[in-house]
Amino acid sequence: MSVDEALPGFVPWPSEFAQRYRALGYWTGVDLYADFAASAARHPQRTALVCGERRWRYAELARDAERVAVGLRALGLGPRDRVLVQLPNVAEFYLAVLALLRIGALPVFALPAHRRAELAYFVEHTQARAAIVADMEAGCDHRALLRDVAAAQPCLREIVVVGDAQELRPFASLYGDGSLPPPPDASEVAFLQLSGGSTGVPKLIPRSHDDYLYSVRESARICGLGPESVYLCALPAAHNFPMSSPGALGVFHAGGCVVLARSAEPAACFALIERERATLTALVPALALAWLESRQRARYDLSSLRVLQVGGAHLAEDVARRIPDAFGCRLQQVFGMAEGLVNYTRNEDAEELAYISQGRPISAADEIRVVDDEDRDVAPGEVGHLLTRGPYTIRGYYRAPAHNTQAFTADGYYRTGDRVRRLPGGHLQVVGRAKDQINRGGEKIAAAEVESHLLAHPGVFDAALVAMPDRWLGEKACAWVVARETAAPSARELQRFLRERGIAAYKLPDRIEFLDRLPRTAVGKVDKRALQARALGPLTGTVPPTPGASA
Ligand code: OOB
Repeated sequence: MSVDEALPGFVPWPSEFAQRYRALGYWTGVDLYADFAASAARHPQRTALVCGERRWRYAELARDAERVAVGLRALGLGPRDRVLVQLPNVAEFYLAVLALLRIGALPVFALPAHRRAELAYFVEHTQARAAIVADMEAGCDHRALLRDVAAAQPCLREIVVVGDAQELRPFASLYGDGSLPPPPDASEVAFLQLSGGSTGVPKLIPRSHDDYLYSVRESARICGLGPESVYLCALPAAHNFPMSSPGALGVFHAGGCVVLARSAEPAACFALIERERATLTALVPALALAWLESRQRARYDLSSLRVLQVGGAHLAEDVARRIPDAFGCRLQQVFGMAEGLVNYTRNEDAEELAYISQGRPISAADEIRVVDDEDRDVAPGEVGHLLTRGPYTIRGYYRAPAHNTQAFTADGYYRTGDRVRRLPGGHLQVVGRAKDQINRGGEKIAAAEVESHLLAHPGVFDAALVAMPDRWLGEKACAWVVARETAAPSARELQRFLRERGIAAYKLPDRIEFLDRLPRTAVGKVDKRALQARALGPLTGTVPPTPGASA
């Protein structure tokens, strides 16, 4: 693929890197659907997917995905068309994604928690032609949301609904019979994934078939997956961790079985582990803690579980040490990012490393630098900023040229925003973060994004969002607000305002505090460290608990 053939807004790897990754056998030229189809052909009779009482064998899942692909083609969708996918953990998520991959259309992954503001932005920024959503989920009518979005975004011509579609297009009507076009080229972008972000608007991550399949294949190998593996998908299926680390795609690659949990609530998941004899699952630390604390654990037979993966946010060492005994399985820490790089603690590692480190990179070709504020390498074992490039780490965000000059070095390293220490064997310890983000139980909140919503209120003169420690979630968000004297809003009013702007509930500040002015550093930037320190002290407590907050 030459650069001018690529999806506009996609920054490809320089050709000498692409050639090297191909020569080394990392990029195989196989597209993601073809990899799934090959696995289906190897294991036609094995169970591939369980969703409630519904079950698919591999042959059935491949057949249904291809029938949905025919239906999507009949809607006029084809190569490089963007399609917003916002679904809870239901089988139709994988059917939709496999079908879109098959026809070369690009899923744009939204999380179930996203609301009008986020969805409208994704549709507008990607010029999505279609959306595939649930009818109702967690009390939210996604049909109504998408109708609103479509009214403002004429590019969005098709709304496909899983469940009661009302006047919109039922997902069930997509199943068709007919021929399919040739598969996409594996060097092309396969989908757009969401970044945790640290900027005013979310950034989208273009992942190619070649690069993503490499990470999926290697993840499946590192995690020892095979046809006997049974993966409980408890995190939102669209997130990179349960999708590919090794996640559902890794399990499909290996011929194993994916069991969907509608929520990560402990008792429901324990019941599924027992019923389906799950061998592996993945959690964020906040959920691992909730699972540890659940008294329900004793009532279920969890003996099938071999590995519990924890990642997405900092896992406290003492919590890590409790996991093997509590669940009768190994702990595997996973430090990854939707931009690419994923680190795993390995089965063959000294046991201690699973408690004190966040693992080492997937690939020998993952280039890791740990640098100071001037991009100079720090001494071995010192803490610094983590920079990385490699065969499955992007070279640029989608349609974000100005931001890319900051987010990547001139020679193509991605600035992760994480502060790490590298141990002698190459394992990384994540010790903090330099990016302006709150990691609320694994859900990432870009401070600037929420600040810009707060600043849109006529009574707000200045605002800064910072992290505050939380026993369960690790971090929560505290907003410091300077109100205009004439029209000072209350904290309650600001919460209502943010909700009306249509942002996901997890982004609503857990507290809002007022100040006369924000502290500034010598160079005039808001002093977020000072605000963080202040959030540790006694607060005026002017805010009601966050409604609809989820782990
Ligand atoms: C995963 O992906 P994202 O894109 O939601 O978030 C990435 C960021 C990292 O840059 C880091 O700040 C944080 O989340 N993070 C961790 C961590 N894993 C991710 N911080 C401390 N310890 C960890 N183990 O979160 C993600 C993607 C694939 C696999 C696993 C996690």
